[in-house]
Amino acid sequence: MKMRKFEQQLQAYVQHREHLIVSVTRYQAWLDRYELNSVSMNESIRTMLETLRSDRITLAFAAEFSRGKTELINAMFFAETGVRLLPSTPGRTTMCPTELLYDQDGGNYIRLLAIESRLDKLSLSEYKQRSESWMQIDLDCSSPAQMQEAFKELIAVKRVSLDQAKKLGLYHEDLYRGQAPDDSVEIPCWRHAIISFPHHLLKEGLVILDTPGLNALGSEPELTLNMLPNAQAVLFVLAADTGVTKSDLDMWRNHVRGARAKRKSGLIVVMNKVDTLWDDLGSEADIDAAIRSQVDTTASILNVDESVIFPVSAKQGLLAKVKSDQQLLAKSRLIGLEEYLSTVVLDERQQLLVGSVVDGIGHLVNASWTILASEVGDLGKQLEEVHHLGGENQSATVKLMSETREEQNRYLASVDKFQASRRVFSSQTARLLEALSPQRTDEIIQRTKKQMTGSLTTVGMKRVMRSVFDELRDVLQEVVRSTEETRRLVKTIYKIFQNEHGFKEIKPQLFSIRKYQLELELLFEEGEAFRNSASSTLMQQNLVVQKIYDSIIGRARKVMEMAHKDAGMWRAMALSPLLRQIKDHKKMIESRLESLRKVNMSKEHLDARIQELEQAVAPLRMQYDELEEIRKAMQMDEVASDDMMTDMADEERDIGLEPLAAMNG
Ligand SMILES: Nc1nc2c(ncn2[C@@H]2O[C@H](COP(=O)(O)OP(=O)(O)OP(=O)(O)O)[C@@H](O)[C@H]2O)c(=O)[nH]1
Ligand SMILES: [Mg+2]
Repeated sequence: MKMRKFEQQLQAYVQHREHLIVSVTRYQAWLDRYELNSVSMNESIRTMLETLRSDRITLAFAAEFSRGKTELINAMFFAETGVRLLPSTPGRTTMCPTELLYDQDGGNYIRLLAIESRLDKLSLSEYKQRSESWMQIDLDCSSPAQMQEAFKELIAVKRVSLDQAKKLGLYHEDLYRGQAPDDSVEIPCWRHAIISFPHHLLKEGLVILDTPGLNALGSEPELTLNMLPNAQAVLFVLAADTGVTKSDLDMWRNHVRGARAKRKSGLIVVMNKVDTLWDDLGSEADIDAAIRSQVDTTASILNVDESVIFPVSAKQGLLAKVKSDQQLLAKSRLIGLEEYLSTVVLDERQQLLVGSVVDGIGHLVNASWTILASEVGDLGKQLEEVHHLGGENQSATVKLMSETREEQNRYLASVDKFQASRRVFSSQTARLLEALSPQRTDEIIQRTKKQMTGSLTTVGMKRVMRSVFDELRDVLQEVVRSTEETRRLVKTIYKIFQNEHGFKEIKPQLFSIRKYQLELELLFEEGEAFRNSASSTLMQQNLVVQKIYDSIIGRARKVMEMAHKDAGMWRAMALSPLLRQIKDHKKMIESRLESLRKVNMSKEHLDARIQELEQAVAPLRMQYDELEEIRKAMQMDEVASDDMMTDMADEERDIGLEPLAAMNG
């Protein structure tokens, strides 16, 4: 019952996400209704909806063995079952990384992937796509006892020969603390487990990742390279009775902190088992002081802020919840951690979600909105003008007419220049797309790998990784200059029409290589950090090293693919809002000339024209109001998008306007 807070917050978050999905869908319907969409706009919206719909909140628990990760999960999320749902015992317990989630299509199960799958080329995420490769046990959700029994598979081990363990990359000298193992060693039966059942939090999209201590992070690269970095929060668990040991620190430095290099927030340190400090100390104040001093020490050793360290007792918290003992629950301090997760972590996630909508389709919505606003404004102005001219003499109208014709000519000349710049844009971006093409990336990867075949040593593979990254870096660097040029071209084209023909300002969608360069660097660093940390552990083994590099290179390939896809979208859409404004403006000038002609003809013609214009305004206003509502629902104004940020940075660099002609040359 004390989970209310997190539960409520999660529900609010889910509602908010639904709300965003509805508003994006409404925007799409709005575009359809007024025939304002295009293939690339639909693609952007589709991607956006997919992102929103597949959104999950993952909380990952990482630590050395026996720190109480599993007990903490039981206490925080599953106390209401009244039992210790996931197995947690002294010593090494959880044997394989376990994901708890709700799979709408799959129902209630525990799926287990055999440890031998490590010998295969397939990655964990590829295995996840093949349910037939997993052993499945169905769960009876009405019986916590049956579930508890089924979950015992999570701790299953078996004996295999030393050779086999080595082959699997699971033999590790430290495990045997100097003693030579027998001919056979104990290894986990399973490589990974996925548990699905309709728990209310899981149904809302919460995913909990429990990891085994003891090198699991080191021997399963996808955990450190993929799952921890992508989790909304990582809870690193320490135990108050042991303090920060050397192996805690190794894990923290090598796997946890590195995995969160990209995202500093959402890294939480839990100092578990504070109940071990309860017994010996008399007063509450003494206990408090002892806990505070532990927190202080931990903060300085790990180099984190005290505010992200949570001293708790998972065991007593679970007990308190099961027995509804409020006093004990307060003493376990679990609530503080839960509140932090619900406010800070979920709030941040909500901000990120809105931010992603703004980044993903903000420019589209804003462009639609600006264009409509100016259409409504232009018509209004025209109406006013026509009313006003009704009382004027003919010569004034004639003068206005000739002025408008002149403006029309000037405008047409600008449109000609626009067409020329558009051709430049088109050929510049074609070159950009070619440079970033997946074929080119693959060619680099294949060629480098081939050069290195035969040297499947750790060093050899490291060289492969370095060369691949060097070449990919070069590709990106090569297009930086041309991309900047093209960005300037786009902005200049927009500005020309804003300055010379009074177009309402639309911030054009811009594309920058920096984002992908940064991604690539972080990825490279991750790989290096992983390799360094691996030197003393299982990682010496080629099989695992090769997997790491395959996984890192695979992700680098994805970064390049994303750059290519984004550049393609940019090419398709960067000039579309302006194109629409240009057409609108042309129509507007023609309509004005038409109005002026009518003014000159007769009072009846003039009245008919006024009526025509009035009739045209009403549906536009309606369109505008609808869009305004959608825009508000998306909270467009509340978050500054990345695009706008890069745009601002660019603005500072720009020195005035370059004439279109110069850009054409
Ligand atoms: N005193 C005390 N013991 C705890 C607490 N939390 C967990 N334990 C005990 O510590 C032992 C290990 O707990 P687990 O939850 O299995 O630890 P783990 O981090 O999941 O360990 P692995 O699965 O082996 O990685 C168990 O015997 C728990 O009962 C706590 O808050 N206080
Ligand atoms: Mg465990």
